[in-house]
Amino acid sequence: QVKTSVMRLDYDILKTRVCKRPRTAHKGRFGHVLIIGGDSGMTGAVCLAAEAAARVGAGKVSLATRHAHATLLNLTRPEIMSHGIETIEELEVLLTQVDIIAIGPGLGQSHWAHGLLEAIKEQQKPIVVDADALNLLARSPFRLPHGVLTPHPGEAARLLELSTLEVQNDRFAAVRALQLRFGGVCVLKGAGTLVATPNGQIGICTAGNPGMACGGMGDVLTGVIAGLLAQGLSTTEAAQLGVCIHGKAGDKAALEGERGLLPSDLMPWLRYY
Ligand code: NPW
Ligand code: AMP
Ligand code: MG
Repeated sequence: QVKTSVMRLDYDILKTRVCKRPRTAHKGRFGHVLIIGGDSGMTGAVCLAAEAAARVGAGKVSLATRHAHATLLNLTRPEIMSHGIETIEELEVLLTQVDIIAIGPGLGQSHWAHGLLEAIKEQQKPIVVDADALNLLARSPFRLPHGVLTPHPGEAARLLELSTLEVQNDRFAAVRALQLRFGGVCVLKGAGTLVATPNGQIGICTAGNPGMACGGMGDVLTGVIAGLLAQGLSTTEAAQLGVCIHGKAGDKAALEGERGLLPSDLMPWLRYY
């Protein structure tokens, strides 16, 4: 039985985990992230996650999405390599080329989505699991020892078979229960984001603001954590620093007003850490 302790996440210490770049640095040293998702109507979600991964410093970022969306995304964000994936075989080729996987933003819950989640189940690489990948996980649970799970309270409720109200009434118990059930690192999003780690600690991040309550904001966090993992941080470090960078970027962007804040407004601030 691991004893639970609670601590405030210390941004100044956490950010020292990302090394200063040597003069001879090249992109191969900062990891290759693959973001999987973006079903019909939700291409924006993978686009936001991919851009965020690149903005925190990943060496390369690729996307696996619907064939019909790949060309559009290549034009929208030319830095990102977008691949149309319809079969598991196509995904498996990509998986051999990347270091970090993030699955879920805009993934939907179709047969296509289910197949992609099944394909990454046995991967030993660090993996961020968010959004619809969490909804699929709630339907067919499996453990993710190399994972960072990033549910909002609604997704956490589905994973724990509780109501959203029950999760919110005891957020500490909920995030601990998620970590015990799924392994890896679990983030419970919302005002006062919590990060539960396998050593029994729960970290609290107080950065962030109500302006961040808008669609796409969590997709940015997924990319931030994946981009930090790509630079060699552990799942614990990437989740803890990631929620701080995301919240602080939200606070910087909100200086111009909370209402109407957009997830893409965070992008320029993700570089300042
Ligand atoms: P309630 O109503 O309180 O019971 P869903 P989604 C709860 C993609 N997106 N505190 C709340 O439940 C995502 O990536 C694409 C308390 C709420 O009604 C996903 O793949 C975008 N409760 C997919 O859409 C931009 C909270 O959860 C319910 C809470 C569906 O994801 C948008 C909603 O959650 C979106 O990101 C909180 N802080 N936060 C794009 N541009 O392409 C949430 N809840 O039903 O899981 O839907 O989060 O929109
Ligand atoms: P999602 O619901 O997946 O789009 O994620 C929303 C993101 O915005 C999470 O990182 C939340 O922690 C953050 N967020 C939403 N509302 C607030 C709030 N009132 N205060 C602080 N952060 C918030
Ligand atoms: Mg989300």
